[in-house]
Amino acid sequence: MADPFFITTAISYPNGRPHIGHAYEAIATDAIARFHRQQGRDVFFMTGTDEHGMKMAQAARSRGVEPRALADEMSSYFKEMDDALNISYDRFIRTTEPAHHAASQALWEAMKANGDIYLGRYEGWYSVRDEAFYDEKELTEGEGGAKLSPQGTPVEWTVEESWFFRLSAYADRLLAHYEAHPEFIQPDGRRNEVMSFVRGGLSDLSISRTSFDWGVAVPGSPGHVMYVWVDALTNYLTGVGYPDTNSESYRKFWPADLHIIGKDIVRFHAVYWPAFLMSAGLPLPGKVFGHGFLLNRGEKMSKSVGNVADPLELAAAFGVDQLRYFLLREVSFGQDGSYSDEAIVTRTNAELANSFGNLAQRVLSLLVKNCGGELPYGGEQTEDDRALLARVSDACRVEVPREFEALAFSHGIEAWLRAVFACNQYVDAQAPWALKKTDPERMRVVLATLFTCIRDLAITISPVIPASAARLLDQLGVPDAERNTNALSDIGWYERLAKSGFTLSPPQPVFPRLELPESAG
Ligand code: ME8
Repeated sequence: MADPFFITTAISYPNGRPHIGHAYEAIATDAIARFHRQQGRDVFFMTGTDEHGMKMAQAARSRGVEPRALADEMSSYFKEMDDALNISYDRFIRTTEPAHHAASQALWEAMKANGDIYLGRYEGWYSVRDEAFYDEKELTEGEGGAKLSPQGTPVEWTVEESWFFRLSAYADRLLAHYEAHPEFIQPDGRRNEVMSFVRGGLSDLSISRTSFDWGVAVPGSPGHVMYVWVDALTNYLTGVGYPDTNSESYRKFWPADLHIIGKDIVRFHAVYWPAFLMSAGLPLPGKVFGHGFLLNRGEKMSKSVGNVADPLELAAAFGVDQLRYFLLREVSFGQDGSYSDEAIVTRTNAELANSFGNLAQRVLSLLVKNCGGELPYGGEQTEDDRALLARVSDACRVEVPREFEALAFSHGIEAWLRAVFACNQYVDAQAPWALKKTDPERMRVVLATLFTCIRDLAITISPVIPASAARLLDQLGVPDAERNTNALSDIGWYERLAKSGFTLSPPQPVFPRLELPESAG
C-alpha cells in the first residue's frame, strides 16, 4: 500500500482578504503535496480558515457584521484563492464546523483528565493582534514609550479568570524531543530559537477567555471560550477524524508528517502543540517547518502603507504558474524574500519562456516540420546524446527529488534549470535544423533525444507549475498515468509511444513572454 503523507498549511484568519503571504504558503505546501503524490505516496493535504478569537470578533465589530458572517464571506475568498492558484488540497477546514468544536472539546477533556488544566486568574501583557500573552522581558518600547510585543504589536495589561494549561511541566520533555528529533523543527535557525526559548523555562499558558464569546465553549465551564490557539491547532486532528481514533483516516494519517507555517507562529506549533499532544497522549507530528516572510520590494506589507499585493491580481497579470514558479524559485525556502512585478517578469521570461518554453517549441516544431509529427526511433546514439540523457536523468531522478524532499525548492529548480540549459546547448551544438539535408538519420536521433529530455523535465517540474507542465505533456502525448517518478525510470516508454501511432500536432507555446503592465515600474 502507498505510504501515507499528511501535510498541512497554517489555517488563515479570515479577518480580511488573503494576501500574497497566504498565497505563498499555499503554493509551497501544494508543491510539496504534488511532489509526494508524484512519488507514489498517499497524500492528505489540508488547509483552511481559523475563524474564532478576539481578532475575528474585533474585525467583525468594526465592519458592523456578526463574526459568523465575516467568517463566511472571507473564508470563501481564501477557498477561491486556493482554487484559482491550483492548490490541490484534499480538505478545506473551517474551525466553525461542528465537528471541529467536538474535536477541540475532546482534546481539552483529554488534557484535563491528565491533570494539566486548572482554573486560575490571569494578569499579563496581552496583544490583541497576536492573540498572545507575553512576558515583561519580551516587550519592546515603541513611540512615546508604548509597550510592544516582539512582533511590534501593542500590548495591554489584562486581568481575567482563566483556565490554564500546565505548560511549565513540559519543558524537559519538549527539549528531550527536540534533541532526539532534530528534524522536528526546521530550518535549524528556528530550531535554535525555540530551544533557547524553552531552555529559559516555560510559564503555564492561559487557555480560556471570558471577555468575549466567539469561540469554542470550554466543556462544563459556562462563560469561558477556548483561547483561539487551542482550537486552531486542533484543526489538524479534526481533519483526520479525531476524536474517533479508530477511524480509517486517523489511523492512516495521524500523526501529521509536515506542518508548513510562517516564522511568526513557530512557537505555537513547536512548543504549545506538541505539549498539548503529549498531555492528551497522542503522537507528535514529524516536522514543523517555519518559512520566511514575503516582502514587497524588501518592505513589510501593511494595509496602511498600501503595498499589500492581491495574489489573484498578480496571477491574472502574470499567470498562475508564472507566479508559482517565481515564488518557489526566487525565495530560498525558510528565508524571507522579496517580490516585484519586474522580478516576476524578468525571472519567468528568462527561465520559463526563453529557456524551457523555447526548447520545447523549437524541438516540437522541428519534429512536426521535418518528421511529419511522427516520433523517430532507432538509430545510433553518440557519446553526446548519451551524455545529455544521463545529465537530464540525473537531474530529474536524483538532484531535483533530493532537493524537493528537503524542501529546498530554489535549489531543486536550479538543478532542473541547469539540465534545461544543457539541452539548449546541445540543440545549438547539434543544430538539427541543418541536419535535414546533410544527415537526416542523425537529425532523427537528435530530436528523439531531445523529446525524451523535454518529457522528463516537464514531469519533474510539474509540482511547481502543474497546469503548464500538463499542457506540455498533453502535447507530447504522455498519458496521465505516466506523469510520475516511476515513469522516469521506465526505459521502454519512448519506443512504445513512437510505435503507438501518436503524432504531434503543431506545438502551442505554453510559456508566453510577459510584458510589464503599463502602470508598473
Ligand atoms: O497566523 N509572508 O493566521 P494568519 C509569508 N490563524 N507568510 C505569511 C505572511 C507573509 N507576509 N503573512 C502571514 C495565523 N503569513 C493563524 C494560524 S494555524 C493553527 C493558525 C503566514 O492568517 C503566517 O505565517 O495570520 C501563517 O503561517 C499563515 O500565513 C496564516 O497567517
